Amino acid sequence: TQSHATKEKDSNQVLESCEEPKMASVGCSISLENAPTLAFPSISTADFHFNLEKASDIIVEKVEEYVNKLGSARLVLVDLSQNSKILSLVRAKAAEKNINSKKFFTFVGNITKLYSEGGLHCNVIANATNWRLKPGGGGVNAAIFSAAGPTLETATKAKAESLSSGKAIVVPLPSFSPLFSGEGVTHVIHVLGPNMNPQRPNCLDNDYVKGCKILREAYSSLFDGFASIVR
Ligand code: AR6
Repeated sequence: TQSHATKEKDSNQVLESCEEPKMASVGCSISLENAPTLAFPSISTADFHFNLEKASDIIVEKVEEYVNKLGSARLVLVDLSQNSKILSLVRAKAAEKNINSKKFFTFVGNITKLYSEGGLHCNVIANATNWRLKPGGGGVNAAIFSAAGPTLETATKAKAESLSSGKAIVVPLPSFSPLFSGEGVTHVIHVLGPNMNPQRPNCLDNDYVKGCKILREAYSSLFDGFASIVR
């Protein structure tokens, strides 16, 4: 709709070069702003203490690998603050690699309020979860479970009781979830990243060989999960 388009255009999208296109690429008649869109947080880089330089390399590498396989679908890395270190690292590295800025960009905002507060429509959001797939614990996990309401825990339980690191699980949201009705989010994809925080379970004790391998797997599982919804 017009109001949606205006909202999204005026929003605080970070990539300067990312003006919302009116049309998708030649031969495709759907508008990109209504294209299937996955918003995802930087997995493991806050509570799980994963190194930001290494994580940003992996995000850009994985985005580059997947972005053109996803048709008109978009990938959006989200963080809460304009000063987000991970967003600036990823922006710089994505620009170096000439990644299509219409299909991948960064966005500052609360991942649970991207449409209502940012005017950005994302039908799928990713969650950096814990191995028990439980609400709470702080960070983006607490925010998403709280915004989605208790139905997310039930819908998640119906799919799995736990998650191993490097894996992702796609959970369809019931239409009565406030995240669905208010924000247009139809699916949450829970992702468990590698943990470098000694205060959290399964700490990798600074083993970045393992850690990077698991983080790569985590993004592959996430983007494969998104691809399975888009298809
Ligand atoms: N909207 C957008 N981005 C957010 C939001 C939000 N509402 N909240 C946090 N971020 P983290 P992890 C960003 O710590 O490191 C939980 O307790 C944040 O700035 O949520 O994978 C779970 O239960 C950062 O860039 O996830 C796990 O136990 C990114 O999201 C553990 O934390 C990820 O930060 C997972 O730790």
